Amino acid sequence: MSKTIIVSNRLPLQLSIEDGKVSSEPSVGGLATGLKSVHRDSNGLWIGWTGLTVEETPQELESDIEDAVQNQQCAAVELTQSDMDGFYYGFSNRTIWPLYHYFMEYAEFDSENWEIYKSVNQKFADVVLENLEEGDNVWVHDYQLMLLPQLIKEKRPDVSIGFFLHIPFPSYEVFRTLPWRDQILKGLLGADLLGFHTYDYERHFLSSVSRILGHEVSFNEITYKDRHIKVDSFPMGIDYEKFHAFAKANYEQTDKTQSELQRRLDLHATATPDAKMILSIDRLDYTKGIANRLRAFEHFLEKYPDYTEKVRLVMLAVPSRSNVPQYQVLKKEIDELVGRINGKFSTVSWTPVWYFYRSMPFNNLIDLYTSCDVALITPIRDGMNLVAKEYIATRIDRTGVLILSEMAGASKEMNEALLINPNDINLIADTIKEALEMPEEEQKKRNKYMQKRLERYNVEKWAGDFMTKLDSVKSTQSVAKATYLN
Ligand code: ADQ
Repeated sequence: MSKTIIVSNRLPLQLSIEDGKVSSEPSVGGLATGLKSVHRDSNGLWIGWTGLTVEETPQELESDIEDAVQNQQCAAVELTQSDMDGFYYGFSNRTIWPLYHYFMEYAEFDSENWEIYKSVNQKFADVVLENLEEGDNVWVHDYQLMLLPQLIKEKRPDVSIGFFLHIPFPSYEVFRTLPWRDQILKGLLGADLLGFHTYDYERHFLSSVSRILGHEVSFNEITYKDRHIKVDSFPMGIDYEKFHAFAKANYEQTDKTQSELQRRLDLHATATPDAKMILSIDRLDYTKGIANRLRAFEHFLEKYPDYTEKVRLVMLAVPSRSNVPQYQVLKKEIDELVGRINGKFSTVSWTPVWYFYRSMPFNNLIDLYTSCDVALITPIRDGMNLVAKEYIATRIDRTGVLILSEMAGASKEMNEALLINPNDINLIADTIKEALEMPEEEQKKRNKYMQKRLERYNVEKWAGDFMTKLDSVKSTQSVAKATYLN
């Protein structure tokens, strides 16, 4: 029976070692949920890194770890610390991540990291090739593995390969600055179907292929050697049911079962009944526009002093890539901005910014989504942004206002949100006021449309659409091959 092999940098599992025993839990992230049907139902296999480097893996537990991974229908790619430094922290996060998000000044062009990126992609390819059987499909995910499609295709031209990019693909003028632009494009063109979150990213990719490699490109097809490669947009959805159901339970919950965070949030609401809460949630990343957001909130408090003691920004920043220097600088900048705003505007009974720098369990995330009147999501660039979608999915009574950056892929599907340019501090300040004063009827009308769309185009539909398209590419190719042979 043929199967689908999913490949991503990280496996969808959490490994833990306690008292010399290994256990593994499936992870609950959006990608893992979306691909569950592809992974489990089709007897699939997921290939990736476990999260433990070779150096961190106790020798006596190696075979237990392998069993734990196999039990989750997964296979591990073994990576050393120096692989991780060059491939993940190096090329992926210091070259590709900033460049693809238009932070060109942050992009480092280091040929040693590039060599490690190539060799790690080869390590992934080796594990895929070991596990491939006739008729299998392969679905590769994201910017860490852009050479993998070609590495597989060279050895196994019979296999259908899909690739999905979770971050933006930049315009040709930006992409062309990459010294290894030809190799990256050729690597990607090993795929038979390439998927992007939005039509703009797809267009940028096609333009780079045509201008850098000179291949023939039509509306959404590339002719490369004797192959016809399809390119399309597949905006990623969320597990709408899960977020909605948890929020509903939370909405109907009695005091006894409330979390500590929820109690605090409720206390705040009771003590200051006419006060509102604005929420922001992201990984602490320079692409997410966190500093701009704080400056805009500061400007809002200056420009509209009537809101003193009447509004609070609840800001959750999840630690991320903290050994990359720009992330350390950003952390310091955010700490200072929060300190400055709180120092400047606080009163004895009010702190304008509540700042959490940590990861939170899922139920607390729901507490935040359901308790805040406004979500303020202002990335400078973002492939999609799932937080915007999750906020809307949790609004059980349909109140709540989403302020969303037009630079997030999600803005293309969420027209009813208040869309802003994240660099326009004055506009964001005015939009915060507009959001806080929006009549409930209008909030409900806007959210109704967005909820319906999110419910329909959920993450399973996203994965299903991609796989259906990959199957159709496969059958077109086999018809073409049969015709040619006749
Ligand atoms: P990210 O940049 O990580 O993803 P995002 O799309 O917002 O950004 O996804 C973050 C996810 O993490 C959300 O599902 C959210 O619920 C979860 N999360 C946030 N804070 C958390 C916390 N404290 N605890 C637990 N979970 C938390 C990349 C791209 C995006 C693209 C996605 C998917 O950068 O543009 O939308 O992949 O393709």
